[in-house]
Amino acid sequence: MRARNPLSGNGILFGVIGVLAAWQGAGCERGPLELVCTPLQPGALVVTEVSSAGWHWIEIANPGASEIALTGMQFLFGGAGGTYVDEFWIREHDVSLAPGGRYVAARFPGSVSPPAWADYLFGDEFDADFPSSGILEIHNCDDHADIGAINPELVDRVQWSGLPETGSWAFDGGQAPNALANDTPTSWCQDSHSQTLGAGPYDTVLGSPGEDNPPCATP
Ligand SMILES: [Ca+2]
Repeated sequence: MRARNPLSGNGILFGVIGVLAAWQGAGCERGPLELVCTPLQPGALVVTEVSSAGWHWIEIANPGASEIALTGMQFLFGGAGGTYVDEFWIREHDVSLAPGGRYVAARFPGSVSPPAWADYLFGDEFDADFPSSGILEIHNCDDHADIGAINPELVDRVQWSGLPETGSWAFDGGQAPNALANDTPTSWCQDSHSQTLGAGPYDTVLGSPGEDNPPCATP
């Protein structure tokens, strides 16, 4: 029996290997569509921005040279002490991130017209506020561990102390996105510059969702 993760809420079922079971047996009974899950190496995705001011959203980057499949990836939030806060998964099929690209997931419900800057909305499954001081972990599509667990397959993990009340907490745009470099608290800074990225009601935003981060000011 293949391990299955708890993602079946919308009928999507993720398998660890292969695209299987399109049809079962001679009776032509249609089985569940299972998706390819190719586990990522640690550091294959990098958390580059977190904002809880106004709307809650995160930005991740693909620092590598290959397109990365995001379907089934788990984003797990914890408090500063490692207590569980909330989590969401990328539940859409065929979601991927190009080399050098950035991807933004925002806590809007699926019923709203999505902001131009948001690639994925997770508000229907994530009720919590981001912790002011806390942890965000990205887990592989076949790896769903507890927050703070020792996990060699963890794709990236960042920790912060005190999210800004205005704008976002952004990894230094003077550095290339990197999952080791973003462990250094001093490589992050507040980004509260305003920009309008679309014509919708949520499209004027503070920070740089989906765009390169500005360099942190030199102290
Ligand atoms: Ca950004």
